[in-house]
Amino acid sequence: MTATLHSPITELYVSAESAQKLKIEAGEMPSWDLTARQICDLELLMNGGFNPLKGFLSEADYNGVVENMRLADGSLWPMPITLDVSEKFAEGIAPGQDIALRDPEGVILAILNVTDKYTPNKAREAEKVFGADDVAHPAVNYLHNTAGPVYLGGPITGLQAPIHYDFRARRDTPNELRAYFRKMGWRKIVAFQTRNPLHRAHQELTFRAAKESQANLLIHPVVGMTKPGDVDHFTRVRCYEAVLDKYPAATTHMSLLPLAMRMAGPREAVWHGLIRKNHGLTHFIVGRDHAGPGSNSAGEDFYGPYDAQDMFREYQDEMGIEMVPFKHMVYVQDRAQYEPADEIADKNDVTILNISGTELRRRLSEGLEIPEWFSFPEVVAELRKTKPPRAKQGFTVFFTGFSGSGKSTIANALMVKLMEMGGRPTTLLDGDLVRKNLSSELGFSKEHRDLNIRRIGYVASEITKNGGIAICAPIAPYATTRRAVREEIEQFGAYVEVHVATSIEECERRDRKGLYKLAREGKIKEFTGISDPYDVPENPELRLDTEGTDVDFCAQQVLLKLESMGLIGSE
Ligand code: PPS
Repeated sequence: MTATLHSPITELYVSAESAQKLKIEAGEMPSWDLTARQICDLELLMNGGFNPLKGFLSEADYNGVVENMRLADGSLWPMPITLDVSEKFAEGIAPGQDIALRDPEGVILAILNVTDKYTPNKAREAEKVFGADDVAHPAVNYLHNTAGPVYLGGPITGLQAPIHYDFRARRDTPNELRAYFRKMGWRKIVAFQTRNPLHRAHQELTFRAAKESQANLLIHPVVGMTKPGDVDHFTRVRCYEAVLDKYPAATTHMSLLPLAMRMAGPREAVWHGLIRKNHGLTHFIVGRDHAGPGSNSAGEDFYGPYDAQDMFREYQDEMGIEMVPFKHMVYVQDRAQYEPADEIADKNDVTILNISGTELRRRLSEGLEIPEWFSFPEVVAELRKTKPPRAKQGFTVFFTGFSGSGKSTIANALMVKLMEMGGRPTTLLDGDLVRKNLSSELGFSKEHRDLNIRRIGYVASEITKNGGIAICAPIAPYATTRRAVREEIEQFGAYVEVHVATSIEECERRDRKGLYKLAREGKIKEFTGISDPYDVPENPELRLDTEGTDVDFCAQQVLLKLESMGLIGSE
């Protein structure tokens, strides 16, 4: 260990005085409103967490990173850190220009000196960085369906850090952590990266890792963005705080990392290592299936369980941070303790217990017992507060289908039935109603329809988040928009897509509002099913065939579906 082990790392911030001046100048510049992910990236760029990067990747750096995990100057860097923008914004920007980067409130956080403007090959990026161009991978999905089509690259001048109002005392920049380690006299420190609540197995594993490497321990959870569907960071941090008491205070510390994860398995492990190195860590725990994204669209894992460890091992000397491989810990009931699964010599003679993540979620969602050998009661209590059983959670029923298919009528019947049952506030966001109240200025172009559906999705996600039932009944003709709404809602509760599959011929025959006639005569343009597209839902939770059945029966089918999903019924 060198004496300069925890000496300060270079930040990209200018002095407070210069920042003040530059902010005034930046007010005149074109400005880009940063997305949540870009804010996370920017914070770690500015505070040195992404050292040696000096800004968003130029085209040459980007190509190097995508192809062989190296910047143009040869430095190791596995993850493209890019500023993706819309085509419209990019049109007005030329290399050489400075742009102001703002947070959602309009606060200018940094200035980007644009050196490069380029259109990435996203399919290539997906293949090389994430291993497959498959939108089942959350980062590939983000790349294709959320990220803008043009990247801007260039160095950053940092004016101020993004503002966080939560857990301020638990957040540290790389230099703050380095200063802490210096002050405490810690020279060997092992970091534990996590995006999940810590249960007993994790506590045991981290404690063992620290003991075995004779190092201090830093619990370093990610609180930026993790995998969609994860437990929110507020809950997790309260869980971590509960577990922290179980570690010796003199040797263990916890700090929150505002990273936006990509779930890129092996490349992500190397990236995590470099970030931890920048934060002053000397050792890093890499587990089984580190930063794994789950399974691909063929139902297979994207990466092998030890690919991340293998890649980390390959680069650890160059990175200057040592891997502590994670051992899969299981509970040996006969000895009432956790042991590494591969070190149990008498495994055929003892009872080994384990609860998978899926089983844990099931137990939480059904309000079932979670034993003390698995988790700490304080942690379970926190999780139960955030995740009440399914029958008490909010959810959204999203009807989609042609105009006149019967969506509104069935949605109304469903609402009445749910209100009769009681228990949760229920709101109907009917297509026509929304167009009167929320979207009165919108027409029926693709852009306007998408905006309309996004608005409905946003309101439904808020209702779902707050424990209510949202029933939506727009046409919603585009599959990608419906998918985006699903993702937004599934962060908070179930999304139940119901395709009201009345054929266009039947809708036209019924022509309740006389619109089809007008559409055929060309008096209404862009009419769904006649002169505008409708993407038939491929995998809706329920498909209703309305021809020859009555409304009551259709609403019953939805109720039965909700019951089978555990969303209504006994608590
Ligand atoms: S969308 O595509 O989801 O934004 O449409 P939505 O908000 O559900 O609005 C559909 C209702 O508007 C009437 N209408 C049209 N529909 C489709 N295409 C065109 N061009 C159009 N112009 C008006 C129509 O009555 C729809 O009502 P519903 O309740 O679906 O019959």
